[in-house]
Amino acid sequence: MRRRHILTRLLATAALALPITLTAAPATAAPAPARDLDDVIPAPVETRPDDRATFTLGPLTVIRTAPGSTAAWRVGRQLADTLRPATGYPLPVLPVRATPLPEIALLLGGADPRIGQEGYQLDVTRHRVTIRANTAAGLFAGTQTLRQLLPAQIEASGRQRTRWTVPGGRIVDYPRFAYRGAMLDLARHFHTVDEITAYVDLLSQYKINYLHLHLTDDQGWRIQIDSWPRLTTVGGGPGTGVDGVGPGYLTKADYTAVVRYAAARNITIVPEIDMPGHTNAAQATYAELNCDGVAPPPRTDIAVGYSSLCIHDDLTYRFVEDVIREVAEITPGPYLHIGGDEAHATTDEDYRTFMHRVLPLVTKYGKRPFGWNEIAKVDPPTDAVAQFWGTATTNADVAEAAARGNKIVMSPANKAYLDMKYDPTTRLGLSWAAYIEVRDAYDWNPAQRVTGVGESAVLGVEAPLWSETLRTLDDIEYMAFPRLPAIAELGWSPATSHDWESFRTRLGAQAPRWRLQDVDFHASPQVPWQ
Ligand code: TNX
Repeated sequence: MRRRHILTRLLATAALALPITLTAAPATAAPAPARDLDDVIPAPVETRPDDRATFTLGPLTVIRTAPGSTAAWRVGRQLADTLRPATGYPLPVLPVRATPLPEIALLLGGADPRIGQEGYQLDVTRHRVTIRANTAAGLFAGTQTLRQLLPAQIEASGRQRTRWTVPGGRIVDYPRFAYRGAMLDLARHFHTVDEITAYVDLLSQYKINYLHLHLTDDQGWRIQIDSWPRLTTVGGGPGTGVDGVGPGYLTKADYTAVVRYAAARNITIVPEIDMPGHTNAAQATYAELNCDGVAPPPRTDIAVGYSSLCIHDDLTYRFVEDVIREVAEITPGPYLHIGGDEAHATTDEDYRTFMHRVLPLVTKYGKRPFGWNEIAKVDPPTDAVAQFWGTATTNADVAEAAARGNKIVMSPANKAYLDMKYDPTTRLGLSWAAYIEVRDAYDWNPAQRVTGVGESAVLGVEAPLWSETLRTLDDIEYMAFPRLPAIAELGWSPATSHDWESFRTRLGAQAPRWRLQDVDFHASPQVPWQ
């Protein structure tokens, strides 16, 4: 439907612009084209533009929300907070049934039945923008689309003189996959609450709904655990992190602040405590966590695979249970990630023993276990989620787990890893899996990546950002943009909409927004930046 419409539009535009020249100017040189309903990332499922129905946001516009719904009213307030600085309009948020004023209405129910729990229907007429959804999450997703349909200047922090038009028509939109994730590594270099929430702001614009926090690793322990207090004061203290320059940790109050901030943007936090390897920070802090009772020196290099908890010591499981219990207590989301990757210092048999004791602990504290794809080797219970991070297109353990009913999150390192360099000249990042330019990050299908792991086995996608080489928010932004929106589109948009030419054009149109938001993005030569 969308394709046919684009064609009709092109013909109409061409007819108006007679005489027609068929040699199009290079996209980079062209003036910014008029926005239409398709200029959105992730690409919406269905758009039905109506060229005569442009809505103009003005000084009298109100935001009207479903009466009786605090959740809808909250989304309305967030929308007002987003739209006020650049417009300078008051945009009152009114939980009422009707007003005679031009309005943006956020309503619950009454939409196309396909939208489900996270989707929305957005209707733009001359007098009103209506977003309908079944949940606050759906309304929030709709407001993020609306934001992209407004002129880029909407992202400016000071008042702008612009006509705030929204192209007319209808969008019906809902996600392909339930899990659309990003991961941030706080262990190699700590990132503060302000940096994490700034990243959450960016993620939520692209309908990402999970943020996985890699909280512990060889170089640092970043989450307060009351029963083992030195984990953070020592294991996350001065001198920790890669090169000893990434110290810091989240107190439980900090973590809860992140959880709440993210939840208000439809993002659920997935905490990861990596084990039985990647544990040097804990073992350097508490000597009793080592089989020989001797604490190894702290490590600030980027080697992997040398540490292991002591598999045949009950104290190990007391430690693990304390940590899982305390992290589960402060985590409202359904998942608790126990890592399990690169346990090269643990034998296969010990790895199995360890996981068979630890997986039930996650369940005991009410969470669903999540692990890197190595956990597929131990026949985990079928509610466990395995995160594929390989570079190959076959993995027998993962395929078998999928066949048994385990869900798989796709993070192939040579496609989805945001810490890989774009090309050999990229100042930041690593390159062990691949150089990943924007097109590489975009051109793959999560349900056709690994043999035996099809659409129904795929819970979704995640873009991990390991931070061996990243220190600042600018560093994070530079690696995530523009590849994060590519992964977000793979997670949300239907496979049938996949189209590199369309994507790179829409991506290029995001640049003015990123400049106004101060997002330090990689200006890839593959994209026609506006
Ligand atoms: C491999 S991917 C790791 C991490 C590193 C990353 C760097 C995975 C599950 N483990 O420990 O940080 O490579 O790209």
